[in-house]
Amino acid sequence: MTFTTTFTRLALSAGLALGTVGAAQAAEEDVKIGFIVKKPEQAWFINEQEAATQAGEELGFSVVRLGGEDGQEVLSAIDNLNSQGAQGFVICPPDVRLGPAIMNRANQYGMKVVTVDDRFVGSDGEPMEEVPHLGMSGYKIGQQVGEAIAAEMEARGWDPQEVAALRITNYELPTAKERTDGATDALLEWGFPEDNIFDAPQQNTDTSSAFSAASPVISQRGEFEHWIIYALNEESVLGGVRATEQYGLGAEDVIGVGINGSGAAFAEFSRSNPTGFHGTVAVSSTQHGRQTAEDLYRWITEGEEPPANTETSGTLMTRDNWQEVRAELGL
Ligand code: FCA
Repeated sequence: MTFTTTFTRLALSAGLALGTVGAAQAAEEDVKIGFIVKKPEQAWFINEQEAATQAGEELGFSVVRLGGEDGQEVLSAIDNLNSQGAQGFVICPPDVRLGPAIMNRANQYGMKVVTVDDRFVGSDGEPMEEVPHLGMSGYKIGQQVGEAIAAEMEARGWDPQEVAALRITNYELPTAKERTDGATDALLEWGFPEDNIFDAPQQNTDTSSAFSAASPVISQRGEFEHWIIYALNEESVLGGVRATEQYGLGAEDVIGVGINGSGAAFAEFSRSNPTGFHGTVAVSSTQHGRQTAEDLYRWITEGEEPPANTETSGTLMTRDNWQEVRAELGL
């Protein structure tokens, strides 16, 4: 009797133990991560999410693609991921100052977090170094933008004293400031007059907010016939270029150089008539999506925490070489 009971107990606990092991194995095979982006309709972010999904198909984890265009949407995306059993997520937040709130929610659920592109800022105004991040080397890439604009001004024989610079800014986003600062410094170093730089602060990081910011600045400076345009990304530079067109300035009067190298730029380079959108510094959105997803997956399955900060580089793309650069970067 006693023997039987003991035996049953042993068998039961062995069964339970086996059950637990089985569940753990299933969980390991069943890794699910979220990929939340601030602008799900922009080509850059579509690429990142697709590349993450592809990495998952190759390595054996699933990716839930979500949009998070404001704080509310991000928090419900995290709730949604938790109810689907996701173990973590990669995020490009709509506002970097949401970092502490996002981490609170993620920690409640025991989820691991990696940021991509836009790095969280803590309540002290400093980057949240405890959250692994991958993003572009903003200042360096900005310098490439400034150098490309300077080279094109030189090629066109423009006198810098008679050229206006439209600097579309977004100083609430540190990577945006680094990028426009890098471009400004490169231009000043080349000899561009600081007094000819005019700021157009945008509310967001898209074409329409850049267009709205740029229009009044161009209209107030009607005395300038030649304009150069730069911003944190090509979507915003395109907004600036569209604004110059409204004032009758054509491709020969405008040099806009963006950053990203995604669908927005390809569409512009494919037009039969060139526009003032001269080029863009392309960065591999594919690599950003794939690397962050893979890093998070390894963290979840192998406990290997990703590096605190990874910076990626860029390559200038113009109408002349965009297809080659696109192929090189796997875009
Ligand atoms: C920011 C910009 C995007 C892209 C990304 C790398 O999030 O808004 O367009 O440049 O950084």
